[in-house]
Amino acid sequence: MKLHKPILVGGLGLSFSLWMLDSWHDSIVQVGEFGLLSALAVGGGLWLLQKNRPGEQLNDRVVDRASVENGISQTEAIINQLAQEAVNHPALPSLREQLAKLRLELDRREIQVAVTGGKSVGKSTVIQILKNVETLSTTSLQYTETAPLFAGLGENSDAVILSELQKSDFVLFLTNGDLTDSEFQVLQQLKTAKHSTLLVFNKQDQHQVDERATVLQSLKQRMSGNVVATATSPLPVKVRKIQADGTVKEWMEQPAPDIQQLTQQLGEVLAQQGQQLVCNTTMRKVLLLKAEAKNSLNSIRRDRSTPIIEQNQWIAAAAAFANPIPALDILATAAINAQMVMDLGNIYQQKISLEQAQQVAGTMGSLMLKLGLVELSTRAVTGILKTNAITFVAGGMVEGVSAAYLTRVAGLSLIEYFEQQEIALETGNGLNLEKLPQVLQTVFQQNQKLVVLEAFVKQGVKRLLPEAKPVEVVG
Ligand SMILES: Nc1nc2c(ncn2[C@@H]2O[C@H](COP(=O)(O)OP(=O)(O)OP(=O)(O)O)[C@@H](O)[C@H]2O)c(=O)[nH]1
Ligand SMILES: [Mg+2]
Repeated sequence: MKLHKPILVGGLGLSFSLWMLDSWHDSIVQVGEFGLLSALAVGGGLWLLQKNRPGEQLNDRVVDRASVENGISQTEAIINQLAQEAVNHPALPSLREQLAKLRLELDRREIQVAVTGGKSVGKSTVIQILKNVETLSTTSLQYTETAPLFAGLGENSDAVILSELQKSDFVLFLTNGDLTDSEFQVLQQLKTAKHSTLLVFNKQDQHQVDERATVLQSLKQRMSGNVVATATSPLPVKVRKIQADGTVKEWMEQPAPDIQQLTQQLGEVLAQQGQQLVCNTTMRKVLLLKAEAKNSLNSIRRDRSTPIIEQNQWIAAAAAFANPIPALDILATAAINAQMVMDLGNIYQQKISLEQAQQVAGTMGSLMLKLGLVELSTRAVTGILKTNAITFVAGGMVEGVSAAYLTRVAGLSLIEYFEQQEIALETGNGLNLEKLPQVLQTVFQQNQKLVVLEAFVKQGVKRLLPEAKPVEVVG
């Protein structure tokens, strides 16, 4: 189905200009906004510019067992759909294995407590002590210490640490004094992601008594009271005693760790919310897996959509090139036909009748005009062709390349729309054309970067003009 050859073979002899465009383009790519990446993206279908859609997050609703189970079945449905559309998809075994694990997770008994905070705040010490507290050891608790926050790069970056915290049920966040900005930000992120967190003000002994109270007060204000104070490994203190005979005896004494507030608070939380915490964590994992499955599914669907869009874009280009009609509205209509809407809809498992497809195509065409996209891209294409390299623009070239470009934007927008539409379908909404203008505009903007456009124009010119054929000299 893919068109391999330039579909129009004329005799316009513009290969010199093409060569110019080629060498001129190389230098543009080097300095361009995205550099080589964008050029690759154009060649490879532009998907590189599209980030994976972030999955859903826990919201304010209470997560109960039923909603987790519901999430698991939704995820299973997506994985099954993936298996149906790509039997041997490499992600399938891992997705299925993870899904099976999640089913068991809901009945998990032990609670995962993560201990995090900056460097040397006392994470290891607190774990060591908590492990020996009898009242807590009746519940089965598992402690993990994260790498120190605010200190690492790459594997130990804050982002990685935060994503690892997703897997734990409860977070102890340690600090040694009033919160720094970065500490506060991480705490905010944990709050946004609905993590159950307790702030632990450790190393009390390093502060004067009145200062301790002030810091604690300030922390409580910022954390709406959710703070405990500890001294997990206080420094030895000098003890002085005046003996009966009047002499003074001095010695060093090791104070016992002070973790009473912490163990009490932790014990209460676990007793009251243990099951709820497991539910929340499992739901978070379900949503992550769901997003992963969805991304795999979307990515194979995009791969299947690419040849359809490309075929349509070069057909539109050929038509407009051969028969250049300057009217913008005709260009807009040429760019998007009902068949492409149906073909792409088919890939996205959306049953679209011919009538609906015609309606979508019509809406897109008039939107492209209304939003000024046709004019914008025609002008941009003209500019690139004229001012930069090609001294002689073949008749119809602007129209041809513009039609191809608009078709591409239309196709990419449809894909984006169908992806969003499917999320809408899950929630029970039908075909909803109101979303179309916004999607169209976003996708157009993504593709309007100069470097992307230039690479595309170059590709279009190559398609529409014959390659230079070597002249055989007989003699
Ligand atoms: N004065 C005082 N020192 C403490 C307290 N808790 C821990 N320390 C000391 O702080 C230092 C660091 O403690 P760790 O428990 O290793 O801290 P950490 O957060 O695990 O350190 P990293 O893993 O290296 O980031 C050690 O020397 C501890 O003895 C405390 O309450 N008071
Ligand atoms: Mg440590």
